[in-house]
Amino acid sequence: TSMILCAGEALIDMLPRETADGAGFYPATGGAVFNTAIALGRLGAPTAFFTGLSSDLFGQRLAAGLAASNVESRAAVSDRPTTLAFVTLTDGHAEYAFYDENTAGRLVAPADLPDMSDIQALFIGGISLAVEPCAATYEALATGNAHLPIMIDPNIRPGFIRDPAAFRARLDRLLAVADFVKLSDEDLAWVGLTAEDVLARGPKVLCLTEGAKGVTAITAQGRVTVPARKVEVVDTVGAGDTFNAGFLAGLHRAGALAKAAPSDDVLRAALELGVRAAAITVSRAGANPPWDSEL
Ligand code: KDG
Repeated sequence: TSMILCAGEALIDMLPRETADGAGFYPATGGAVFNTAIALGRLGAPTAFFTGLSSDLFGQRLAAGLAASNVESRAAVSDRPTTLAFVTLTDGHAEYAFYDENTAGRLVAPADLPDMSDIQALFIGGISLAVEPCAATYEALATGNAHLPIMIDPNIRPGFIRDPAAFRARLDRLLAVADFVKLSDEDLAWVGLTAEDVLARGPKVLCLTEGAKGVTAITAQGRVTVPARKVEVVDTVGAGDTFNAGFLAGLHRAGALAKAAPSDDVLRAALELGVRAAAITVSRAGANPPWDSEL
């Protein structure tokens, strides 16, 4: 079978929990691209995952999560620690503080990149694109496989980006090889581009997410909008990542995971699957809550 390869950070989200001293957190699996891989596996798409994975207890927990969701790990395993993301929530909206110096994910190198012979599409994104040396590794993966359909979600965390000019330049180079890109309205404002500017750099489809308003697929031909599901939001952690998985799984189910722009009907069905999957994630705590419904 040919697989969809998701490549990027696998980390531990330290989610807030009420404690007497007000300093409580509990660990849950996370990392934007890890979350997308997990949801893709749950949606039944043939999925492989590449990252720099720690052999520590958190790394073992992340590996177990992949296996439980039918995702094949092609991780480069090392004994460096797992990256931690401390999450604070304000009205369900998440902010992240990263502990990622010298972690297994941060230090992943081009020599660690996996076999690509059976890969049919590539998804990259997340904080791994914003810091060295892992960012250069993921860029090499994308530019070296530009013949594949590629989706990118930069998942911009402004406080995390040390060198905004270098990051924008990298984003330009990645957009030049990407066919699908997902940006939130906040991401688009940060990069300072219009939707038309983004498409002019190369991608055929921009999925623009606008929180509770929903998501619009923008192509050279026009726009397709699907509203968000009305659900009780527990936390938004992992919402966009799960959307990406639903979108890719929708294209895959339609046989439309290709470098050409899909038809509006295929786009609408893929957006709908993304929105339904994201609704499950936001209505429960953590980025990878259990799913009890078939999608
Ligand atoms: O699991 C939620 C992730 O989105 C977050 O923990 C890390 O921002 C992040 C990223 O890009 O991996």
